[in-house]
Amino acid sequence: MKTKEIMASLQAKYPTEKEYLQAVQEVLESIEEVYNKHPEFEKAKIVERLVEPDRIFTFRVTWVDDSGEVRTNIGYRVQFNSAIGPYKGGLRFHKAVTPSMLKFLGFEQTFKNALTTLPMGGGKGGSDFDPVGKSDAEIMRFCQAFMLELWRCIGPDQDIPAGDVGVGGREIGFMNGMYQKLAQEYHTGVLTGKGVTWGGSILRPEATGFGALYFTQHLLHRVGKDIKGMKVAISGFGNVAWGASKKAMQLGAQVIAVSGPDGVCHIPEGLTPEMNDYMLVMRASNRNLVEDLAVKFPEKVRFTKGKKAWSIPCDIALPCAFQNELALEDAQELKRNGCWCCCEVSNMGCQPDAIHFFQNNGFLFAPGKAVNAGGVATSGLEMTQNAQHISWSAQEVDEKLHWIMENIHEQCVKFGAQPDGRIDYVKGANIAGFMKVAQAMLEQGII
Ligand code: 2IT
Repeated sequence: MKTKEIMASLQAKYPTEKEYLQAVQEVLESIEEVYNKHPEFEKAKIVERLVEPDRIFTFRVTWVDDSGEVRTNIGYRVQFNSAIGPYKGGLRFHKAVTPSMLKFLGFEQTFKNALTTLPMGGGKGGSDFDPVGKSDAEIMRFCQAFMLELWRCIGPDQDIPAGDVGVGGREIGFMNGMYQKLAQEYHTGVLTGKGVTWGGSILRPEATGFGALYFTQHLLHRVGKDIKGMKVAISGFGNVAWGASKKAMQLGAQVIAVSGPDGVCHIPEGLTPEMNDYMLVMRASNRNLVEDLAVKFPEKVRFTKGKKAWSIPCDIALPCAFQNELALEDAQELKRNGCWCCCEVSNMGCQPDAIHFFQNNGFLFAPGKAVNAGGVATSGLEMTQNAQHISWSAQEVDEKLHWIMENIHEQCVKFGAQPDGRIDYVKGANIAGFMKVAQAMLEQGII
């Protein structure tokens, strides 16, 4: 397998699909050497098969807004790979959603899910519906209209969606209600991220952020450091940022910056639990403005318009917002300001040249598919609880999440160890995830 040749053919086939091509390039580059030691992979054309999604559903979603106007959006479900289990992955509602974005996310999800140790294939879906400025009633009508089509594509043993950007517990609730009506199926297992009274797992809302901090702790402990007392900068103020800052605070770190599309909030004395919980109110308002934090806590929080979290001096940077949110200039600014560690929590949050900069400048860096896998892993734990018709305690779920993140860290160390003793976490995560999926595909024949 030659990365260059495969990329050239994908570029010719999908010339506009930037995010998808970027995600594939990163993985192929990391696995090329290992892959070429396995002629049986080459013979079965594993890579050529793995880069294409199994199938993509595309559908029209029409709904009526509060003023009575008829609106039409496009909905998608990308079922990427089912070699190790049913398709599993979130739904993203964002105005910029395209097939390219969902293909990149589905591709990443396939390897991430393999890393979790649980039997889940990769999928992703969503819509170009923009939740910003929408009322609760509009959100409900959109979710119902979306499920009116999506329900044909999914099932508790086939494809199990969850939340992602723009989709949280509220949206999962509206979609689950509609699914049950349409499918006449009252098993609670077709979506994850449900409310705890109707089949949701305790700690699922926290899990992505908590898992990311458990991973960060392992990364630091390996080099004799600890997060206690560190200054942490976080981008975003959604579910993932909320969980990450909650656990960072519990572990004794100081969260000194959170950001949004409008700018950054600097919190010199550190975020408090009260401020952190206010993020949930800000998110549910659909205003999408981080400035609201400074309006609510004017004495403690300073808002700067148009700036990113990476402009605030910190030890550890945690991108928790969107793909490609951290550019080379941001990585350089972080270094100038004394930062030495970046754990990518968002999917593909760092641009490729920013990652190279981190790696060439002695940063500890770990990629999203390892760092954020605690979210989907806890979705997997939710599926197990649903299948058994039981619910576990917070302690039970947290222990399992801890174990899974430790295991993912160990897989990265095993497959990412460099001759100089450093760990290349990008390589480690990609190779570990790939080997599992490739082996599973190989053993199941040419299908
Ligand atoms: O990117 C992700 O891993 C998610 N949005 C969570 C997916 C899931 O199925 O819980």
